[in-house]
Amino acid sequence: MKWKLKVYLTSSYYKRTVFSTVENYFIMNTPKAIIFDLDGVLTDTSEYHYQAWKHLADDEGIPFTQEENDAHLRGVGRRDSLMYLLKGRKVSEEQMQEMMGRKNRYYTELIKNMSPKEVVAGGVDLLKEIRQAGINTAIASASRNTTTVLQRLEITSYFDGIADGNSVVNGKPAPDVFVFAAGIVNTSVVDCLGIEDANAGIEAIKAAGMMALGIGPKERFPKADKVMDNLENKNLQDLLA
Ligand code: B16
Ligand code: MG
Repeated sequence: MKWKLKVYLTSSYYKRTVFSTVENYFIMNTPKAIIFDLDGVLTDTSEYHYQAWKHLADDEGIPFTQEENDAHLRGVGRRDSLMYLLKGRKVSEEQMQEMMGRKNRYYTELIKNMSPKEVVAGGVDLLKEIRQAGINTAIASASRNTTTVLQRLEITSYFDGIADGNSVVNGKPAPDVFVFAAGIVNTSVVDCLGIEDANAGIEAIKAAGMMALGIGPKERFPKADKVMDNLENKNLQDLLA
């Protein structure tokens, strides 16, 4: 049976949170690295991903809702997303490749005119504050469009490392992309805080042995250590409190 104990020690010498579970025990001081998911955390591209999948589903006459997207596709890589969308329909590898390419064309069309205005409000200030505090920053995204999106948002330079859909074979909920990101910034996983808007991503963070902050409704993240509605106008202390 799982249980969780949180103890706050707030003397002038120590300010730390102790998290303990029967399977997992570690002490979280201020993290040495904060690893951000991209789509749905730092920007609302998750909506564009949904619109692109919906376009493909409509083309193919497959019923598909936003609720299904949130429950099954959010944070999930291209192939696994298509497998869900097909709902048991048998297609060849060639047809799958064509559909993934078509969805990506719809998506890239939607992100064509993205600008720095689409970074979550206060996001750049938060990234600056984290780096000023001496904490490493990295991206762990399932998306193969990560580099393009970061460039359009003009936030590439705020990250010490970038791990994306091209970096690993196993996508979220496998821990690989978060472990890879921790490696790039030379930080042990137990010293990392991962931030995610998808349940598959929170599962990946926990499987990697990191602290997990979920962004979205509480019910979405049964395994998160902490949940916030969004990242708007938050400071470092808000993330760690
Ligand atoms: P692409 P994240 C994920 O990015 C998206 O949440 C998910 O909807 C998308 O299917 C996946 O990237 C793959 O994206 O088709 O651009 O390679 O949330 O992990 O930053
Ligand atoms: Mg995401």
